Amino acid sequence: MNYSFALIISVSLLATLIIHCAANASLVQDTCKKISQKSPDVNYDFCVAAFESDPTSKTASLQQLAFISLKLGTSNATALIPRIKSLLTESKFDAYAKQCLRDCLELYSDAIDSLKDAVEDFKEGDLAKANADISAAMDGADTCESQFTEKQGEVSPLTKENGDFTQLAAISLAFTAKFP
Ligand SMILES: *[C@@H]1O[C@H](CO)[C@@H](O)[C@H](O)[C@H]1NC(C)=O
Ligand SMILES: CC(=O)N[C@H]1CO[C@H](CO)[C@@H](O)[C@@H]1O
Repeated sequence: MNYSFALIISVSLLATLIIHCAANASLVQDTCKKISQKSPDVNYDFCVAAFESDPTSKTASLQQLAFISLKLGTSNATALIPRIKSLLTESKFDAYAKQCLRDCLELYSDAIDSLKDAVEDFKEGDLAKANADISAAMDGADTCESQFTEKQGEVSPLTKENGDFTQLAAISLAFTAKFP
């Protein structure tokens, strides 16, 4: 096989690959665009970056993206448990903040269960129940954040984490509508 022939083959293989991947990259982008337009909680770049953190998104169908988003939310909440436990050992927090942190721990444990339930709901095609379960998980993050603000002078040490989790859950929530 001569060199230029091999080159043409490689170039066309590469082109096919690029077109193929581009098609799926655009499913993530399209989906994130629609979700960020509909949901004020979701930032487009955050959405794309979140899906791209899971390599299986590249080849995923729309339905699979819903499951991937739930997986991202679950692993995010799971990683928060040891993070909150470690905050609880820090002496800089007063009794009120520690009680908030203990509540957050429980709220996130419940949120993990709710997202696991949502996976089953999607599998059963029960979008209304998926919506309720994901909303419950989001409410948990909201409660975790807002209780710190209920006492003057308190600063939530989990603002970014609560915000990230809320966005991931809001992405999952979008799949419970008859869209995308
Ligand atoms: C949660 O998800 C966000 C967005 O994907 C990421 O930036 C963050 O590091 C994750 N947090 C944890 C604790 O895994
Ligand atoms: C390369 C690849 O896996 N392509 C996937 C792109 O997304 C569609 C669904 O929209 C899948 O069916 C393809 O397998």
